[in-house]
Amino acid sequence: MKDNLIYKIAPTGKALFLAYDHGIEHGPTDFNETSVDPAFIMDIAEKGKFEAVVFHKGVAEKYYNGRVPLILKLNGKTKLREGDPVSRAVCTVEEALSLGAAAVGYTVYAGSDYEREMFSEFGEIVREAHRLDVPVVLWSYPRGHSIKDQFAPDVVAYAARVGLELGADAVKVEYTGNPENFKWVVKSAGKVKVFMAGGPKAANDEAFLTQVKGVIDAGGAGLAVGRNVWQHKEPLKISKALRSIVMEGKGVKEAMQAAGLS
Ligand code: FBP
Repeated sequence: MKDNLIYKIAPTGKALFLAYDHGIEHGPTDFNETSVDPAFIMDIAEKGKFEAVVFHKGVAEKYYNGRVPLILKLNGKTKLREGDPVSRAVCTVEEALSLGAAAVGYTVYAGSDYEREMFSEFGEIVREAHRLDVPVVLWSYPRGHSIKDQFAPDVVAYAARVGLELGADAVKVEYTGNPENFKWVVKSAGKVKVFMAGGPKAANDEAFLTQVKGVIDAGGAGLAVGRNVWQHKEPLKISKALRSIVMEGKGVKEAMQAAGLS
């Protein structure tokens, strides 16, 4: 039996990962004059005490400074192509390690016409990563014309379970909207740690932090968040509030006060 390797980067079993793979997934449209610079994200990751920062290999090569553990995202795709999504590896586990990665990440779009290609490639990546004792984080996003509602609790629970079945150490999924049905998502993943994807910048801090609290109350391990931090006007304050909830188990109001957000 193999231990869950995610404890190498999340020793307490809880974690906050700062995601910044949007430049390829969405294009620069997500960025402003400040956040377009990967050095700004590296700085937030360090000062905000994130357990890891998520980069693609090109950004890692030119901007990763080693001050925060790195999750190297191995596959990616743009939004420019229509149709069912497919994302293939552009970097190997060995390359990731040579860039200083402590873990690797990979997206699988279960339900897509190209599911089997991604399953098969992910299988090879898990094999190689686990041979080298490297934790693997799966971005598990059911997508494509067969998926009617990617946020439906049974669909998200299925996505979490795919992580367990395919050998991931942690799985990143969408939030289902409330802690009651997210509990089943967490349960479905078994020993695989479940992280919430941040999503587009929320209208207000309280709404976003309430979702995060829901994830923790449901037994989730934390979140891999991008836009809700680096599009925030005070990224370090929202990071602090997130830490209070995820790492210290505080409530939303208390976390906002401690971070100077209320
Ligand atoms: P956000 O917190 O900004 O949503 O980032 C999480 C993330 O999974 C990124 O790692 C990824 O680039 C993006 O969301 C994918 O977004 P989409 O839902 O459009 O595929």
